[in-house]
Amino acid sequence: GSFQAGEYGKLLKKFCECERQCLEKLMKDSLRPFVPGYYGVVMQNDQDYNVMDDLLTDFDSPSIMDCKMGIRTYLEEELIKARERPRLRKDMYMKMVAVDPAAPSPEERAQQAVLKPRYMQWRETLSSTATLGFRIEGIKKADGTCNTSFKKTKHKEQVTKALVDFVDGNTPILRSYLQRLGELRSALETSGFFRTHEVVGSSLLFVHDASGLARVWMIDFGKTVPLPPPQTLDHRTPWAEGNREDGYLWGLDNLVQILGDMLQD
Ligand code: 4IP
Ligand code: MN
Repeated sequence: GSFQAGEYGKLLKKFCECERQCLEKLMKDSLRPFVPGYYGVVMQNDQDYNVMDDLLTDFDSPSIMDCKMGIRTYLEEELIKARERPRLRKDMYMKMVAVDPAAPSPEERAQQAVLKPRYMQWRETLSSTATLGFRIEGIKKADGTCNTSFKKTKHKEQVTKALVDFVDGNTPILRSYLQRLGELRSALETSGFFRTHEVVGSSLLFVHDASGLARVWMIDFGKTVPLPPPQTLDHRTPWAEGNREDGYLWGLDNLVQILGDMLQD
């Protein structure tokens, strides 16, 4: 991927200006405990990188899960761009038919291409993004097994099954995750950064190991953009084009609910 070995305990991620700005602001926000520490930009072999904490260093054979948060996975500005200057995406058409050959419309089939918002919306409704406000992107377990085939993990039962498998029925770890998510939700509800940004395509990274250590961080801010002042978001109101709501907190509410239900049964 885009990661290269850096100094021990640090991680180099391919430079993104949007992400740099977010990480800089987040270092001074109440969300700081929930994001990787940020150390600025370095250049290596003609390529710039953002330097941040490697979140896995404190773990021994970690189990890792990436959940993409929110009801929308593309920015409103991408929607406007696609209307003004439609770009036909053959790569996205190929990714679409690989999952469901019947998905493209007759017009898309004739073009052998789709527009980006169409592809992103299709992914959202195929997965739990549209109905639950988050989706599992990938899980890597302590034993080294990797699963990224969650594209059609949509219904609450399917999501629950994947989460049960991830925590391996370990109740203390589940409780730690729930506690951490509760703290994160409180921090989000008071964060000045969160209130003033459209947060799209950002993930929660879950990490635990056999020692019982379990943490959650917010990662990936390449599509987290400031709102024009004085606009703010509550991150729970349903999205309607123009309101820029992202459903981040609504998705977190649903995720917390599902993890809580797992303690019951
Ligand atoms: C990907 O689709 C992801 O949605 C990427 O988001 C997105 O990158 C890609 O758009 C899109 O093709 P699949 O996951 O179905 O492969 P993320 O980076 O959050 O995983 P953007 O650029 O929107 O961040 P393109 O336009 O980069 O291909
Ligand atoms: Mn991601």
